[in-house]
Amino acid sequence: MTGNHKNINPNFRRTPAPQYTHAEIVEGVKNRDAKILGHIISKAESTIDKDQDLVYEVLDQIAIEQRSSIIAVSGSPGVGKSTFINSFGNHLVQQGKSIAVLPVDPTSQVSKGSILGDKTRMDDLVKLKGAFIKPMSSSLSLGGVAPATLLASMICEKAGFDYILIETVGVGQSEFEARFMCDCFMLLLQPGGGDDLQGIKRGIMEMADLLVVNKADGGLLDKARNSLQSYKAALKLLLPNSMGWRAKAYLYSSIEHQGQLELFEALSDYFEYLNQHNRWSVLRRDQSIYLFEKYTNDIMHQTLLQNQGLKKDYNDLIDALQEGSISINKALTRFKEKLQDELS
Ligand SMILES: Nc1nc2c(ncn2[C@@H]2O[C@H](COP(=O)(O)OP(=O)(O)O)[C@@H](O)[C@H]2O)c(=O)[nH]1
Ligand SMILES: [Mg+2]
Repeated sequence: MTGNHKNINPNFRRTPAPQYTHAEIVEGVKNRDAKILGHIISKAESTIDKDQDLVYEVLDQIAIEQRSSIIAVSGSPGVGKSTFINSFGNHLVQQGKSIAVLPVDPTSQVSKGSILGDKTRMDDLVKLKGAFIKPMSSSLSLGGVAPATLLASMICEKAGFDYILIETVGVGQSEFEARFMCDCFMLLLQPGGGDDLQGIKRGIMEMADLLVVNKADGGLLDKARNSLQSYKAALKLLLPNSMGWRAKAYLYSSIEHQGQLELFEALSDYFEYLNQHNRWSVLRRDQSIYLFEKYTNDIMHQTLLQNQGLKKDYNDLIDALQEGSISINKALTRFKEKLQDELS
């Protein structure tokens, strides 16, 4: 691309990043000011220590007035998560609810275009007052100790949104992580033939609080109805989750906006259930322990490998494995010994 500078508009000036005082940020978050929320969430994504410190300070300075209902919208890529959030988010806003949407885009580091793609699928939502949307990059905790999505969700809760919708990446380990960042794990499913259940991992279905068979419209309606029956049958075989909740399944069409009322009711029932017997607090506490264990693991790993001697041993053992001069069990034993030496 170098040498192409003559195509660049000589009058172009990058708009300077807005500078807000600490007090302005705190006030802005409390007032759900979209610009300030976007600003502070981008600090949560930053790799600069000073930015991360600011996020933690701001979080510290605002008390939670009312818990947000945090919903993870999960499901394979292409199942319709973004379109669903656009449709159902609209419904929530029409019910007088304020919503924050955090789409986690797996490709956002590669291409800015896909962020816009997600944004355009949320065309209707973008225009609504009461809806705040901030696409998140899926790169986890580059700079900070906690992933940006978790911090963003905490900021939105301090801002007092009724609902926070996190669109997950839709594949792999990230789905499990999302489970521990939300109060309700909503799994979107594609209408399919009889083989629905093979396509989705049982593990992910077991994590779901609500199943939504999406795209129940047009030529897919019959298939969707059949899928709903198979999922309902499959759910009967699952044990209730640790909260004693049994997942339920619903039909939805994001294009025809069908199924909104039933799903809204289901969601309200779910949160009512969570509100009883202190379940919601217990869920949050259990999740914070899980997240603490997970991220302290990462922190310990990173911190230990900052030790030069240990890092060298670690790399030497990888080299030895590559050469085939050591077996995996010996390599692990040796590393454990080195670590114990280092810590004693
Ligand atoms: N027929 C139908 N198509 C849908 C529906 N929701 C999404 N789609 C289509 O499914 C494709 C993927 O949607 P998208 O929201 O980007 O899926 P995501 O990758 O899960 O976020 C797009 O072509 C949508 O138009 C629906 O309710 N009905
Ligand atoms: Mg999407």
